Amino acid sequence: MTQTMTHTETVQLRLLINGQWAQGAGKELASSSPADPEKVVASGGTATVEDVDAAMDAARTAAANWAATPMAERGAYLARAAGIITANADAWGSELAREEGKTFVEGRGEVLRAAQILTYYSAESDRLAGEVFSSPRRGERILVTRKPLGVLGVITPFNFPIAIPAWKIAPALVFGNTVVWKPASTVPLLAMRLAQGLVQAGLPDGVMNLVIGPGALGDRIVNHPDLDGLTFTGSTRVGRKLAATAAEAGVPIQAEMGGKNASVVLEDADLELAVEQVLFGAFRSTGQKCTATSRLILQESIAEVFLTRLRERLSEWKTGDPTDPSVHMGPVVSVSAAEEIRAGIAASITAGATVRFEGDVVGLGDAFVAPTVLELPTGENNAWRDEFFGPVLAVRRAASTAEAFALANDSAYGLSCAVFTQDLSKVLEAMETIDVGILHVNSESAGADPHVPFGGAKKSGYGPKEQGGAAKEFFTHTTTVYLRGA
Ligand code: UN1
Repeated sequence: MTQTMTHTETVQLRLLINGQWAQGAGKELASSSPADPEKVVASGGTATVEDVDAAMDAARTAAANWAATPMAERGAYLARAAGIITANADAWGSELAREEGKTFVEGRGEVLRAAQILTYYSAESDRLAGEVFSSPRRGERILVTRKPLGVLGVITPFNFPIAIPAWKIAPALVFGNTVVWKPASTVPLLAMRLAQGLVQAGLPDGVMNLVIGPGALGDRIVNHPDLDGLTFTGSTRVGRKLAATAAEAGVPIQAEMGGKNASVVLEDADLELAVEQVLFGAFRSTGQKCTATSRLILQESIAEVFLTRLRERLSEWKTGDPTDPSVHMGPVVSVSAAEEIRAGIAASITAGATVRFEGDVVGLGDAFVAPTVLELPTGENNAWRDEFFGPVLAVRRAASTAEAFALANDSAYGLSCAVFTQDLSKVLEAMETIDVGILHVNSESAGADPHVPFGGAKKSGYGPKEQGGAAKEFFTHTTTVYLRGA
């Protein structure tokens, strides 16, 4: 990929309420490039609480007709939107790189991934099945059918500004729900792009509404009497708060939250492969994935060789302007996020960590964090416990497979884990003992395919999982029909 972005004019932000693109009457919001905060990518008025109420009203009004629309027709809107998104992959991918800070290659890849997700869900009407049971009574059958929840709130994070919304909004819509969506206020432009794709695909008014603005809008959504379900991805702190409010209101919630994902490299592993996958898992997207590798557990006998090779590969990695095709890693999302990560690194070092690698970010802006590998001594260390959400890898050594797997489990989180080994018995042991929602064998801890469940164990997730066959568990409810001839 050799394309570099040239487009730099500021895009006017708009809300989408009941099929109309509206100016928000709330405080002005400007999203700027974390690589260069002077460069404003998009700006406009944010939504007010009244806008959220109008969006909820529109979604409520549209709900009955949308639920009655044949599923294949609902899917056809998604298929059309997928085509529109694909056609815009270059333009929106470069906007994504500017607004969020991941590289253009990753940004474009993410836009195409959103299209792939919509395509997957567009075909859901061919797959969604109910169940038919026998009855203990003569002349009767019992059917279990699925129905939409109604009006769905969707609250999404900055780090996958189009793919995560797609994997929530697509199932919400195809299963017959209407949507009020509040994206992270750092990435409003990409949210607008996805909404535009759906509008251009002809989605009826009110079926999908977009409100851009601060976290308070999310509070309004979760407290709204018309809300029938809420799907959230983001921080553990916000997720738990939303879950508590939703529980109070009796509203089902699906919350994908933190991770502190380990990669375990056993002594028999293909080390070249493992180094490459750990590098990708920890540092692609600047470590800003809930599935990113942030802990590395090395079997003692290969630890030094592995770290030497990882250092070599990391020193070939270039950090810089995400729109420059020669760059591997951009900034984190904001200066304040970068400051928190740097403070976390400093605290880890104070608590005894040794710096095994520190990348070069000299001359780059304040949102750039040097890719950092910290080797931790035994005992407590914040870099082992806390999700930094940045390019930081905390390393520990293990004497045996059992100790390595125990270390992998030594976290309150349980989203994903990667194990590197060529020994099938170790793979089977990992499957039995490592408590995570997603286990990778000989591949990086990040990544997700739309047709299989995604979500974490332990404190990483709350409520039903996302994606694949799991999606219908959240986005529909069942009606059990006792069917007898008259
Ligand atoms: C991926 O690993 O490609 O917030 C997707 C996140 C996850 C998505 C990860 N919900 O990073």
